[in-house]
Amino acid sequence: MNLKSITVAVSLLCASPFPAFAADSDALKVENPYARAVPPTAQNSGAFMVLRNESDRPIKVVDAESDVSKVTELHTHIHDKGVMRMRRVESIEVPAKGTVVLQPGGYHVMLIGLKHPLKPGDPVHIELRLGDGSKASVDLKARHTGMMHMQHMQHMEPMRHTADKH
Ligand SMILES: [Cu+2]
Repeated sequence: MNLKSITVAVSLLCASPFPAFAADSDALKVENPYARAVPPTAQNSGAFMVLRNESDRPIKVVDAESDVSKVTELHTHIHDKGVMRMRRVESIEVPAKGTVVLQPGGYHVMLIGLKHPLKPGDPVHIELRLGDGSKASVDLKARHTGMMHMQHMQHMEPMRHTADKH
């Protein structure tokens, strides 16, 4: 094989229409992220975003961390006897070539025990830990969402957090 044919072979590999994503974090795109601005008395808030998976394999978000809250969890809402309640989930799966929307009333990143009040425009940094161990960094801002009833919802189970989690 001469040098020219090696060059051709390499460029054919690179021209593949299906780019291989080395890590989940390369394939997961985060769009329109924001956190809910809350009154100064509020202990908790939530963050929302669109997760887009550009790979041809499912990607799981398995944990989240934030700089604004003592504890950060992945949550969803469930209907329980006509009442909407929040519940922690083990993971949020984004289907291959698909999207999952984190939004008020559905999946969200729960910010528990705010270190300071979240005013509109305040920056929030969130790290999403993905199934393969890679991390997706998300920088977003707090804003009014018009969905204030989340504060009044109850959690299904008592918080079970170990001190070494974060
Ligand atoms: Cu929640």
